[in-house]
Amino acid sequence: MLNHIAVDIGASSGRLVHGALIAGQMVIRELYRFDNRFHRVEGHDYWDIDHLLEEILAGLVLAKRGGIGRCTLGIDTWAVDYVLLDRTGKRIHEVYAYRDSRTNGAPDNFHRVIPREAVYRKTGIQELSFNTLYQLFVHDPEQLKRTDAILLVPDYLYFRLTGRQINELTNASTTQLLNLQDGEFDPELLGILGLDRAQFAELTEPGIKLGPLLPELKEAYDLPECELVVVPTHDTASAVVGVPAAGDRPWAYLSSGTWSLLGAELAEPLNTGSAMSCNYTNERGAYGTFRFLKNIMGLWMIQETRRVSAIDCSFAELAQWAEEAPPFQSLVACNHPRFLNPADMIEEIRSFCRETGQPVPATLGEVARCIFESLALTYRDAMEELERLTGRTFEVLHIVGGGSHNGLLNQLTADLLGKPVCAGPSESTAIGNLAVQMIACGCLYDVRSARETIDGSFPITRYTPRPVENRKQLLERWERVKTSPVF
Ligand code: ADP
Ligand code: LRH
Repeated sequence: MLNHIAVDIGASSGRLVHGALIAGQMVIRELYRFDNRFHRVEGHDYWDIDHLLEEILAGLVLAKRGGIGRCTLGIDTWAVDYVLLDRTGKRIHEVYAYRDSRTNGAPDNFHRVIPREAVYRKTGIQELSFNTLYQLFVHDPEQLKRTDAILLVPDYLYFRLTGRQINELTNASTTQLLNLQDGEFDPELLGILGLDRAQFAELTEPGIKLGPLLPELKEAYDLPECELVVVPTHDTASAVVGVPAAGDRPWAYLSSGTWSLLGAELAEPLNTGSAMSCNYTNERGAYGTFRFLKNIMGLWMIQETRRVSAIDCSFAELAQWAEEAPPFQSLVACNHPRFLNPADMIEEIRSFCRETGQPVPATLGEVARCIFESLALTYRDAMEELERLTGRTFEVLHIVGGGSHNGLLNQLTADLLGKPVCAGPSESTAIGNLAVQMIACGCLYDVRSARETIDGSFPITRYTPRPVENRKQLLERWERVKTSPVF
């Protein structure tokens, strides 16, 4: 039996997960978990990247103590954030967190130089103010000039562990700098940023072996013998590999964590004008695929509600209190930029309801219910767009990630989409990461057989759509909320 370890770090938590194939089943075990969040320093939001590295090493030490002497290792994290390195491999600046407000208004300024349509035609990437392209556009040009290598966060973690620099492809596509024609960094976009191709590393497809841990690290920390495998380092790309889709039923996915990423796996990109106006993106997937999907504000809204609330509670409790609150009282336009990084999420939601003439949610359960119902309605819109844009009908929605634990949200989603929902596994990102390691080692044949194995290895909960009371009136109300003039 071969041992594999996935390092999976999302915006809210990180974990090391051990995986192995035993009698044709994928068996996983969480070795270590730690919290993750960005920190405000002098008005800016930053990740503590050295802390993340320390946590990875702490997890590997535990793995060795637990008897794992040899393994492969793959790393995925959230997308878009980058590390600037000088010639000696030292960081030039701390790592900005993508929710930092410095990119507010950056897209409009960038598109005075080159129209958004031209950039979408080149890259197929949705406009999000925090894409690496816009972040680099507002970055101190003096620092960019001194930069020898630009790595995204997981590329940097691979570098610190192996000494090798790569730009992994699935994550690199989220920079909005890759041209769909040749899959390379686009010279015109680099030129506008004042950057040179040589400041990036080699674009590397997931699925290859990168090499062992640096010997000095191994000795200093007493780590297992690790061979690093390049996995889809964008967490969402690993999550899509981890979708338990068996058979030929057309399926869509919702990767539900800090963000809700709803979309489909395509063989070719779809960078049409209508895809652009719906803000659908074409991120690269593993094994030559495209992730045609849309970012929806997601469970960040509930994470922040929990963080600022005076009541100490778990996500399960919040979901339970939402279940007990009266249905469809107030709704919020989740994708409004005001919810991207407000100081107080609960107050922001209440203000939105007040400004749009809706009842103001009072209790935590009412706030949570408002979030879950608004998310489910946004999923419904996104699924309609997805089917219209692709010309396909999807027979099932797979919900994976931590959000798949939320039974209320799963059922609301099935009801509003009018489609069956399969929920789970909640650790699809780590599972997808592990599956790519297993394929690279020849233990699994390909992604299709990996998904069949995943389907047979983890419990999946099925939700059948139920009729929604006063559906027509609800959808009319929702339309009014989305088009209300608010700040
Ligand atoms: P990320 O990888 O983006 O950090 P995860 O995939 O770990 O996110 O998902 C975290 C989210 O999962 C939480 O914000 C929470 O809303 C949800 N979640 C986790 N466990 C539960 C639970 N028991 N009940 C309801 N929701 C849950
Ligand atoms: C989810 C995610 C998402 C990106 C965002 C920055 O964790 O990677 O796919 O858009 O974070």
